Amino acid sequence: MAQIEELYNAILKGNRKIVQEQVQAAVAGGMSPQEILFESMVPAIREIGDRFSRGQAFVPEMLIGARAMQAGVQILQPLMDKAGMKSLGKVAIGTVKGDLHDIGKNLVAMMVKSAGYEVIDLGVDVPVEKFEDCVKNSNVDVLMLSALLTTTMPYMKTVVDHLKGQGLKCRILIGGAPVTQAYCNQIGADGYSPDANQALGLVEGFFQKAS
Ligand code: B12
Repeated sequence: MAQIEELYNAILKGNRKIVQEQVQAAVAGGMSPQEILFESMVPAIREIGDRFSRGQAFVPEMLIGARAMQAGVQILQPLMDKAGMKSLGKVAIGTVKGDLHDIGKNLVAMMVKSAGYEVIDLGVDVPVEKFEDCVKNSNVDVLMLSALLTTTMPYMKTVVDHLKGQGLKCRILIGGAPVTQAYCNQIGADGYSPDANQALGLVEGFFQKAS
C-alpha cells in the first residue's frame, strides 16, 4: 500500500505533518491501528536506530524520528482504547531508571489497554521506590518493565530483587530491545516478550491462570 511506504519515509525524515496525514489516510483506507503501527511505523523507527549504529544518523535524527512517530501514535491511540469496557485486570508499566525511551513502552501499554485491561503508566526513568509504591498501593496484578539500553537493563534485576525481597506478589514482565528470555530467566522475572503483541498474550495468560 502506498500509504505504508509514504508513512515509513515520513518517519525517517521526521516529517510530523506528513506522518499525521498518512496515518489518517491509512485509517480512512481501512487499515487497523496495529497494521499501521507494526508494518510501517515501528520498522521506520528501527531503521533510524540501525542507521545510528552504522554512524549514518545521530541523536537529533533519532529524536525527530521519535517525535514524528509520536504524532502518528497520538492519532491511533484513541482508536485502540476500549471506552466504557469493564476492566479485566490492573497492569502497571514503566521504563526503568536512567532510561528515557518510551515508544515501545507506550505501544505495549496501548495494546494491553486495547484488550480491556486498566493500565497505569508510570512513565520513564522510574526508580524502584515508585514501582514498589505502585504495587503496594494500587492493587496491580502485573508489572511491566521496559529498558532500551544495555546500561539500564541491569536495573530490572534491582526492581525484581527488591519487589520479590519484599514478598510482593505481582507478576513481573520485562521487555525492550536488549532484553532476552535468557536474561529474564537469569534475573527471575516472570515473563519476557520481544514485542507488544506477545506481551499482551503473556498478560492474558497470567490473568487466565489467576482466575
Ligand atoms: C528513538 C530512539 C531514541 C530517542 C527516544 C525517544 C523516545 N521518546 O522514546 C532519543 C533520541 C531520546 C534516544 C536517546 C538515546 N539513545 Co536511543 N534509540 C532510539 C531508537 C532509534 C528507537 C527506539 C524505539 O522507539 N524503537 C521502536 C519500539 C517500538 O521498539 P522497542 O522500544 O524495542 O519496543 C518493542 C519491544 O522491545 C517490546 N517492548 C518494549 N518494552 C517492553 C516492555 C515489556 C514489559 C514487554 C513485554 C515488551 C516490551 O515491545 C515493543 C513494541 O513491539 C533505538 C534503536 C532501536 N533499534 O531500538 C535507539 C537506541 C535504543 N538508543 C541508543 C542510544 C545509545 C541512546 C543514547 C545513549 C544516545 C546518546 N548518546 O545520547 C540516548 C539515551 C537516553 C536515555 N537516557 O534513555 C542505542 C542503545 C544501544 C545500547 N546497546 O544500549 C540504540 C539501540 C541505537 C543504536 N542502534 O545504537 N534514543
